[in-house]
Amino acid sequence: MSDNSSRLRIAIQKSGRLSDDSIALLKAIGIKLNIRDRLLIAHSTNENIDLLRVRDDDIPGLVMDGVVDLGFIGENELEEKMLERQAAGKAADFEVLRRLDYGGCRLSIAVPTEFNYTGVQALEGKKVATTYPYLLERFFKENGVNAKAVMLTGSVEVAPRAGVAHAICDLVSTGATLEANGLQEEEVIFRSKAVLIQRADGELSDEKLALINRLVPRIDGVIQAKE
Ligand code: PRT
Ligand code: ZN
Repeated sequence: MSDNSSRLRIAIQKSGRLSDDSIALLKAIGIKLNIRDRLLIAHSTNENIDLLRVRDDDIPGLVMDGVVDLGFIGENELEEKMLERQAAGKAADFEVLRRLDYGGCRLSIAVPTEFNYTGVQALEGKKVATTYPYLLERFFKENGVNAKAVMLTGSVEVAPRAGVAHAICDLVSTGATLEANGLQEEEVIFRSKAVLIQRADGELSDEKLALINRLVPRIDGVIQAKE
């Protein structure tokens, strides 16, 4: 059996919007991977690297708990989990190694077209459905608005029509989903891209740090070549 502790562990989203681009980037920097669809772990055949393939929601915590060494994650999810852990008094340390050129989106507040939106104060006393309650509540606080974040893990865009909330706060890229649901984007509260993060608990071995220092400049090279 190989010694897992000597292999660099990288968490990536198993299946979703960040998966293909993250794997393409790893391959572009010369890491050969043997990925089998159902498996949680994938081994590199040419580097001392193992991939842990998980839901994106789990990646910030895996890095912050030092279970993995690196992770590819959207800044929206990373910031939300950081705020959640801070609120729970848990360690929330990490280092952003690179901001990447994919996964771009914005977290925005949107209201039904018939909602008379005159500015953030129009949300006073309202319910806003979201998967990102910590980011949304921080926005309310910074803007002095007394509104309530209602947590939904899916189908956020139908919440106003279902009578569950007055407005929503969700990720937007093209805007097509908002439009299809009769919603109007009013406030961008967070802009996000995928990032590569590293654990920051000081426990990385010299060998792993040397490997990371060899890989990161290659990421820069790949991103620059595309610009
Ligand atoms: O199963 P798992 O938990 O891993 O996946 P997930 O369903 O939570 O995440 P996934 O794969 O949908 O998204 C992963 C990450 O991709 C997000 O955390 C963002 O960092 C990034 N990303 C970029 C997006 C979008 N663009 C995006 N448009 N994530 C989600 N959307 C959704 C949005 O929620 C809405 O439903 O797409 C819809 C809006 O898109 P438009 O183009 O209609 O505006
Ligand atoms: Zn998720």
